This record gives sequence, structure tokens and C-alpha cells, in this order.
Amino acid sequence: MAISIKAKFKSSSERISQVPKDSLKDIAFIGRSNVGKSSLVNMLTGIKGLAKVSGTPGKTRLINHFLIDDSWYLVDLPGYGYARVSKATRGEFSKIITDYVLKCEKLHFLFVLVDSRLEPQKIDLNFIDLLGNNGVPFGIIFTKADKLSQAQLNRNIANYKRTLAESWEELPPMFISSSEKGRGRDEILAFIEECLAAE
Ligand SMILES: Nc1nc2c(ncn2[C@@H]2O[C@H](COP(=O)(O)OP(=O)(O)OP(=O)(O)O)[C@@H](O)[C@H]2O)c(=O)[nH]1
Ligand SMILES: [Mg+2]
Repeated sequence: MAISIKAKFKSSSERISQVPKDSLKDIAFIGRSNVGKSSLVNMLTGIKGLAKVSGTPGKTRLINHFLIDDSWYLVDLPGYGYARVSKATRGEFSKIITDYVLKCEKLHFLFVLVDSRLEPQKIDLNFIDLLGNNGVPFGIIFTKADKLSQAQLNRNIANYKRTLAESWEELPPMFISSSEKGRGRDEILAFIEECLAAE
């Protein structure tokens, strides 16, 4: 049976000093611009248009908090790797992203979204290294699974695991999603529930 959740927009923050000041935990979504973060937030909550989706990369610029079941936050983050957005910043990842991911105490678990159609991308691997090296708990979601066959999907995921295994002893939890088809919703929500309960 599909899990049903209550969701409402809480706030958009330009910097981490502006995020909600309560003790509720954040479960956040990050990844390259256009990978499907906002679409996934809408798919998980079941509310189309809750997070703004666009065919043009760089749509989400702020840290967006959505209150779920009055008990935790689902957080839609800006993407990385989009030239026009990152030009103004010196590093590969903008300050808003590194501040949130490395310093925000609300962050409880982070999902890194990667496009299931692509070979492992340098920028995603660098980001994953950053998380691993800083002890940030994270999982990987392979997005847009509707765009390829199950056989291709299996191949790409096996390839991703091989690549990560070159640098990491332990692999993070992994999920497959399609926001078009609703694929992955129950698994991801069940994992989040466990994760929030686990402390
Ligand atoms: N076929 C398919 N298209 C998807 C899926 N998820 C997202 N898209 C499309 O991919 C594009 C980008 O989606 P967004 O959800 O806005 O991506 P984002 O990661 O939030 O992008 P930024 O906010 O710009 O970083 C849109 O055209 C979506 O319709 C999916 O599961 N399947
Ligand atoms: Mg977005």
C-alpha cells in the first residue's frame, strides 16, 4: 500500500542562518542541476508543483524546506555543476551547498541524485568524496529510470558500484527512482522513516 504523507512548504533560505530554528530533522536532496531533485520531492510528497521543476538547469537557487507530517523536513537544494550558477563562486560547489551539507546541524541524511543514464560523472564522484571524507551520512538515488531499460539500468548501477568500490570500502544505500512513474517512492519513504527513527 502506498505510504501517504502530509507536506507543506515551510521556507526558502539564502543561507544556513535562515533555515528553520526548530529541532526537526532535515532529509535533503542534492545532485547536478537538472538531475530531478525537485521532481522527486513532488513525487515523494504526491504534490505536483510543491517544488518548482524546470527543463532549464539552475531552477532551484535556495534551500527549500517542506514540512512533512509536522515532524521532519524534506529539503530541496540547488543543483551543482551548472556553469552559469557556479561561475560566481570559486569552488566546484557553491557556498550555499557546502555550508548546508558540511555545517548545518539540522541535516540528518542526504540523498545524492545521479542520472541513471550516465557513466559516473567526475563532479558527482567529487561530491561523494567530500561527503565521505566529512562523515556526512548519505545514499544515492538513480533518477529518470523510466528513460532506460531494466538491463541498461542494471549495467549502469553495477558500473557505478564498481567505480565507488575503487575508493570506498563500504557502499552507501542505493535506490532507483522515476518521478514520471512513481518508481522508488515507497522504498525511499520507508528508508527515510527508518533513518529518522534510528536517531
Ligand atoms: N523522464 C523523466 N524526466 C524527469 C524525471 N525527473 C525529472 N525529470 C525532468 O528533468 C528536468 C529537471 O527536473 P527538476 O526536478 O527541475 O531537476 P532539479 O534537479 O531540481 O534541477 P535544478 O533545480 O535546476 O537543480 C525536468 O524537465 C523534469 O521533468 C524522471 O524521473 N523521468
Ligand atoms: Mg530543482
